[in-house]
Amino acid sequence: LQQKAIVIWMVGLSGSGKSTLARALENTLHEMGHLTQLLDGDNLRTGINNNLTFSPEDRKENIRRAAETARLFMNAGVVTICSFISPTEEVRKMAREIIGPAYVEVFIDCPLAVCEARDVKGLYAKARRGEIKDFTGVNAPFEEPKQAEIIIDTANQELKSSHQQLVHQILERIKY
Ligand code: GGZ
Repeated sequence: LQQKAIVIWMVGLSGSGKSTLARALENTLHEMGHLTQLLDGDNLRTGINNNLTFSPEDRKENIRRAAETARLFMNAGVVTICSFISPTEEVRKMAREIIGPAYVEVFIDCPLAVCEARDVKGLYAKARRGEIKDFTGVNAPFEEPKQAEIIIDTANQELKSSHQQLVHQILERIKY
């Protein structure tokens, strides 16, 4: 199947729905016959990035290695989906520069209050109790993306429509 090998860079707070949407997007593209690779905190921070913390410097290094890895997959013709908080303009600019014109930023837009109310993993509560330092949105910064190519609102619509919207926008960008 012909495809443009773009890098889909998903940005958003913990609990915004980033990873869920990234996985669903990968499944849908895969079922359509596209060659895909998903890179996220789960598979990078337990592997090549297992020496990194959540300090600002280590987050930057996390994103640098993720972007370089994504570039290798992209150069092999793979549609690469990256799901990282990517909390600052600085780290997103770096990823955009490493990847080049094939970089497509997707802001998974969900207010902190909503992510915190969901608190699927109980991480926000832990952070509020002081048990996690440098937790994004609580005691570490999250700068909202201003240049995202795609914005998906996960606070005011069902997951299913977020997914459909994302798939539609991505298919427009990977077809010849
Ligand atoms: C933010 C943290 C932290 C801290 C652990 N701050 O919702 P999750 O649990 O499953 O996904 C989050 C993940 C974020 O890793 P990233 O590699 O995406 O972050 S970054 O782009 O900023 O480098 C969260 C978990 O790791 N987690 N501690 N202090 N998220």
